[in-house]
Amino acid sequence: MTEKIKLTTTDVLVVIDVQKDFCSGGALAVQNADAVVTPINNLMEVFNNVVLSQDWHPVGHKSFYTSHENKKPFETTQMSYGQQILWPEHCVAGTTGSEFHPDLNTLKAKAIIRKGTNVNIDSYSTFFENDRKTPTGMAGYLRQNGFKRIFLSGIATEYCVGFSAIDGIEEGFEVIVIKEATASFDNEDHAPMLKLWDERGVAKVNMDQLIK
Ligand code: VGL
Ligand code: ZN
Repeated sequence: MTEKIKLTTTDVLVVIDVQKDFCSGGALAVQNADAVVTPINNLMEVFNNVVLSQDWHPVGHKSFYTSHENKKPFETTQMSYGQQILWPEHCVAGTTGSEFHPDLNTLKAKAIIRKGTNVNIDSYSTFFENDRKTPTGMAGYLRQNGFKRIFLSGIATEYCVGFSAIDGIEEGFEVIVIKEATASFDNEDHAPMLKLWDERGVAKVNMDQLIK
């Protein structure tokens, strides 16, 4: 997509998981994560509506490798809902690592949706937990406010931004990912996610295509 997009009051900027643990020095740092903060802060000036999400796990969350016997970080295990990557402990509710990046402007956020709060189920998407059934409340919030188009930003392309985009489409929204405002692990899950986005109709834009 290269044409200009005129933003309206039914557009919403959704900022996924811009938290210390995903940024440099964090427990699960994603390359270039810090670089999304300035673009996102700039986008906050352009959008009327902003929603933030936070990865927010209880101690002993089953997505942590430390919650399983004989597992190393980034190995996988079979959960009731399918395969689960086992992460280093990250974004434990209330810890320093779970806080937003200190430079992120959070003042314009109308709502903050927390996910991954169930000890037994991980949640990549900001809409549903990884069982693909349990809602986080995001879709209801967006719908009740009459929002039609979701502009996605944040961390990380392969997981939380990735599945949020897919589920946003599934929930009947138009979904547009803002390229400079997203960070990725750039691992083997990257290309398959971009392919899935194409198949499901997730659009990608540059910031300079957005006009107020
Ligand atoms: C995420 C792995 C584990 C993300 C969250 O925000 O993409 N990735 N938890
Ligand atoms: Zn997590």
